[in-house]
Amino acid sequence: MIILITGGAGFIGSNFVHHLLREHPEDKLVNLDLLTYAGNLENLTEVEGNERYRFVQSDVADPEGVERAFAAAEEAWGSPVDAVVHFAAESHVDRSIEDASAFLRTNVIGTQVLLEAARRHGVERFVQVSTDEVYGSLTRMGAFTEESPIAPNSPYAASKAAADLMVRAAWKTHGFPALITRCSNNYGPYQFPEKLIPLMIANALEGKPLPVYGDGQNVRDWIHVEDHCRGIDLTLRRGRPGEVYNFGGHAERPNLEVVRTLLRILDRPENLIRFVPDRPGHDRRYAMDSSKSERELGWRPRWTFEEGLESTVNWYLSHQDWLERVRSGAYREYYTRMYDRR
Ligand code: NAD
Ligand code: TDX
Repeated sequence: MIILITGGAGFIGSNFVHHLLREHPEDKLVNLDLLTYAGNLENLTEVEGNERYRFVQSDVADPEGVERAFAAAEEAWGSPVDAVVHFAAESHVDRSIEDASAFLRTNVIGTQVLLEAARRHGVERFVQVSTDEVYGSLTRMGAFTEESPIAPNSPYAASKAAADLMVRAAWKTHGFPALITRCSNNYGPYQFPEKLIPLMIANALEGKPLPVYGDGQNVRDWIHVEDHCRGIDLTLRRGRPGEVYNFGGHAERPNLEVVRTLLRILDRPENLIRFVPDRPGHDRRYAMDSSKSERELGWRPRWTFEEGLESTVNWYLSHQDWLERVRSGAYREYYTRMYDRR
């Protein structure tokens, strides 16, 4: 299969590129990525020069750039793109609260531009990589199913929900073979240190305060990125067009517990924890019911949270130069602005 991946230089996308090249020796990949602050070709140094891989730097919301990515497959291997897996997005909730415009351009317009191009090129499978956040917030009980109402609360979640609805409309209106995956909070190698787990690891290593929003009792359902990548892969190969598939890690934890566990693994003191003002509109709890994916796709998470967290901490410990480079420059300005204000 020839697969066009968007956002393959980001956290989950780069893990997915490694997964596909490792698990499917017959597949070929084109990676379209704009290389925003979150896109890092250093995540992909191992695949440079691989004959089954091509990179195209482009904006997913730019129709000409998207055409270049489709053309790259023909040029490289003489065959058209068979499938699209769409990761490219602005992905950080706090940034969407500051300014949502890039979220609308990339997440909504970008998805529509990509859908139109994929339809024109007769793509046979289109996987939209979405999130549990489109379902909104839960209180103590229950878990989101694929039938749960769409009720996003942050500008990021609203932009992902809008994109999902365009994907749904492409299936309903044009019979375009699109599928949607919705996953809970990922963690693992190559995650940008603006997200909870790598931010806390990075700060703890530098002896800096660990900013916990509100009372620290917001609950997230953590999944190792490799389990997510297997879920997307199974959806691509076995999922039914027009369907939505949920993936969760069976690992609900309050944020404060996650932060304390990290400090224990790193052997750093709990007095590094700082409670800071809450995120506006902060969703209280996410939990995913993945039984449809387990039943239809034969998927199950393989990592336990404790093993996954330990292995992730070890990855960051052995990639401190990566972390240092990622944290320099533009990200430093954002960090100072965010946490000085709190
Ligand atoms: P990320 O921020 O690490 O990476 C996003 C990638 O998209 C980067 O490489 C960036 O350069 C690229 N990109 C951004 N704007 C672009 C544009 N206009 N054109 C082309 N490329 C562009 O994100 P992530 O955490 O890897 O998330 C990937 C996808 O998975 C997103 O769609 C996100 O909504 C979804 N998702 C993430 C999580 C999570 O916990 N991180 C959970 C569920 C779903
Ligand atoms: O400094 C922090 N302190 C803190 O308490 C940060 C960055 C976060 N938090 C809290 C907010 C959340 O309750 O930790 C939790 C996790 O926060 P994020 O890492 O920002 O993730 P979240 O907002 O839950 O969204 C993530 O999961 C769903 C991804 O960023 C999304 O892309 C994905 O769709």
